[in-house]
Amino acid sequence: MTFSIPKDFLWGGAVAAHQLEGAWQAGGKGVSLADVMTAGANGIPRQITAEVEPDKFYPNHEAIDFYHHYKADLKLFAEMGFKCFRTSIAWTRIFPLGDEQEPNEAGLRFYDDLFAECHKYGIEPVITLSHFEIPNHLIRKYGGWRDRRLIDFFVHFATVVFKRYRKQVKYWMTFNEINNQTNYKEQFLLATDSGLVLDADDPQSEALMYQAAHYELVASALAVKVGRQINPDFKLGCMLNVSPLYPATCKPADAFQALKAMQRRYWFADVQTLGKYPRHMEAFFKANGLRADITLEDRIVLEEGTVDYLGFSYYNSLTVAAQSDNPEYHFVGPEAAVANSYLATSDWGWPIDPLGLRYSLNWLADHYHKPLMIVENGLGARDEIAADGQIHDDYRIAYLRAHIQAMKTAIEKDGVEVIGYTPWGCIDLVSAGTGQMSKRYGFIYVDRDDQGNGSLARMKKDSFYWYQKVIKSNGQDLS
Ligand code: P53
Repeated sequence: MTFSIPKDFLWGGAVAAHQLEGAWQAGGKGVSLADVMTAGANGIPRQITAEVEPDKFYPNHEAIDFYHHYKADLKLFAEMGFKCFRTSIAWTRIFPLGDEQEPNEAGLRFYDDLFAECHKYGIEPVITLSHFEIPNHLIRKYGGWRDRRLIDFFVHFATVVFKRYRKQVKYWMTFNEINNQTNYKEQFLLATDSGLVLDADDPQSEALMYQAAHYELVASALAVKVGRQINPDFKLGCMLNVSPLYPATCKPADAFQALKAMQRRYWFADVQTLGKYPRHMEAFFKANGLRADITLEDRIVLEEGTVDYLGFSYYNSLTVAAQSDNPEYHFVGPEAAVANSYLATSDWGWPIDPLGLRYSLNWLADHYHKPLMIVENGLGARDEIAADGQIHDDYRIAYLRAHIQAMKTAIEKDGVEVIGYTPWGCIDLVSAGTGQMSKRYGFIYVDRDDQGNGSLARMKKDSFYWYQKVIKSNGQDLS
């Protein structure tokens, strides 16, 4: 056993197809959920329209046009020393509607070329199958994942791409941040995870969410089973957003609230790594008449389709306080969250808590006993071009340095097994939550603004050279 960052550690960066590719209609691509989401802003939610409306601005339609710039962009990633590159396959490039039998050859060819370009530089693709990109047709015709037939459509999509990229891709993840939807009162999270487009106060949202989540978990497990048959060397993972929930005080009711909130938010990982629902969720479903449709066959599939590794995003911790003396209430989202006076926040109000990453790594290792991959982490911030024409993003470097240090300590002192680290938005892209370009995460600046103006020119930030040094020293030099 070694308690240091392994030699073959997967340093890289992460993006998602819809947030950078653009070219929303190229090569016969269909309309995805991301194509019908307008731009919002900090605190102003994005709207989801039924179809594309000609007079509205949809920032993902062009994004940063990675579709036509990927060769130059990969060259820059290679220059930083990336060992891997996490992106997703846009479902609607392969199945424009989502329920077809035959895949779209032009879409498949785009990813042939993209993955070939990665391998040219020895960069391992790490691929998410479903990253907020459900075909809009599946939302409009079937109501998204509330319909069991979605399982077949998704598994068919997974099978086609597993076969096609059998030799090019080894690392896969099924659903991005599958547990975000536990915050089911937020329309955006329910829509992006499950294609459930509901009003915030829809009384059915909780029941629909748990049912949809179940179908996704079955689809994920089936995909893992199929993937393993297609190539036994595949590494198949799940993906969760991990924001550990701290109690606001040492009052027992607060500590119990935080514990319950952890259970309500992370049980997906129990299903995906251990193969069954935890008893606390079974009890909760039974008492509340939730997740009505589950078969014996589903349970067998869940047991057989457990993952090889656990991928997760980490941006921040959250803090919760007991709402009342009754610990039995359902919802564990924002109404239980309180500000944490010990933590500074980003310009977008996200707490900054590097120790929370070490906490999360420990907690996940204790519960799930799987290799862990940090597949998103980073600081969304405004960047200014200075008088010398450069971007001096020392705030971003400070955030990443502290988080990489926390990861290192977890590996070295706590014995946690971590196989990779891919900071989010390694090149500036469209924010998922707000649709803004100005919420930037990248090592590489892209000249484009929130209204879609700009030359799309790429420019290295100070953090580019810093991360290059981090990778070159295998995480030893964080200065
Ligand atoms: P943006 C909510 C909570 C945590 C992570 O987010 C989230 C979200 C959704 O906004 O999303 C992940 O762009 C997601 C990425 C996303 C990134 O975090 O809102 O996997 O697609 O861009 C950052 O700042």
